[in-house]
Amino acid sequence: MKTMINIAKEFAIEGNITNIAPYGSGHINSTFLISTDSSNEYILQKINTSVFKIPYELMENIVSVTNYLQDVIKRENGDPQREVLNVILTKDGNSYVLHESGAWRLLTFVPDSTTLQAVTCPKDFYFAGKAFGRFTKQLNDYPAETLHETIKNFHNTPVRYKNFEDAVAKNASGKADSVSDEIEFVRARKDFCSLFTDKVADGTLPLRVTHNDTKLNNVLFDKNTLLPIAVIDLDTVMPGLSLYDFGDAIRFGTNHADEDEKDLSKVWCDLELFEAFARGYLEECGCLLTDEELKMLPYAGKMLTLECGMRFLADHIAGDVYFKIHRENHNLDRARTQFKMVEDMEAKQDEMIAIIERLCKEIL
Ligand code: ADP
Ligand code: GN1
Ligand code: MG
Repeated sequence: MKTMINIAKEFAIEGNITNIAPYGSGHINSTFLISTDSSNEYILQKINTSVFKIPYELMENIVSVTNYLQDVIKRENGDPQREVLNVILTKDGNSYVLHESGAWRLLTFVPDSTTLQAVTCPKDFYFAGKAFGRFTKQLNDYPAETLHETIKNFHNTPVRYKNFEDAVAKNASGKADSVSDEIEFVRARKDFCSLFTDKVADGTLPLRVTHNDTKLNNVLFDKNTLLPIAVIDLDTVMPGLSLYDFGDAIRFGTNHADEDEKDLSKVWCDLELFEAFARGYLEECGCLLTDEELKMLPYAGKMLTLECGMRFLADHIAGDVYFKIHRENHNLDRARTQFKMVEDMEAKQDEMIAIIERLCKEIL
């Protein structure tokens, strides 16, 4: 606590700190809410530097993208204090503090905002689609090649598959034999993994500035109106595919159950939610997408869900070295929900194709 107070004091905050409390439910960084005796609250975050190895580059991306978005939002007559993250610099003008405990950054807490861990009705997810679609649209002219790749090959699914096979071969936890069904589930889908990367290699799919971690809880909603305010959690903003953002949102948000639900009968892909998100997303950025991107949208949920499942399973087999866990076999439970979602998406593939075709005719 004393350490955190001292770290927070290095930033140019208003008022005296009255409380610091853990906040959020992320698997990688650690987040704290700082209350003060001024009217401002702050979000203090410890960046996981074994995942984000070069915090300087990470923060350079975030400062540059948020400055750019503030200008775009001003031009759109929006509120740049509210509709995009605001990074607070240290009293020396740096974007983070390097301490023996790690790299720390501070953001202004957006007042009267909330996040959702699961959708309560299709409208929430429609608005999440609008928020991420708007983010893509606002960054359409940002020079993607100037961004650092904060995690190399982050959504390169064939590379993720190879890492998964390496983890199985190494079997650091000794648990590989006990999860042979799950391992076979992934292996049966090996060929599917390269569907998007092959199209990047031959120039059919374009690289854009993408968010790459489009979970529903990375959209801030207004507490009172429940309208979307801003997209947050910008650590993985990098050049990527629109399909990564669309797919990861579908992975997390079309499942009514928790990502680590043990009762798999509660885990399935809700097509009404799929349609709601797709509608919001296409309304905002559909006209920027190429025919090939639109054609691939129905497969994006499955790709990102399979990828995430194999990452969880690989981490379980490797001995839980990447994602934070809070109980035994936590990463295995997470992997199983992802695989259940993949199976359900496979059964619903034709319906997803029909929904996207219909929405494209209606909206574009
Ligand atoms: P993680 O990597 O742990 O998901 P996030 O940046 O998403 O980290 O922050 C965790 C949670 O903290 C978010 O889901 C949101 O509830 C809250 N949060 C983060 N930044 C802000 C902000 N600027 N204003 C209000 N709430 C925020
Ligand atoms: C991690 O930190 P968080 O919870 O927003 C992970 C994402 C996964 C997600 C699964 C940098 O995101 O890629 O999709 O967990 N982030 C990183 O919930 O690996
Ligand atoms: Mg988050």
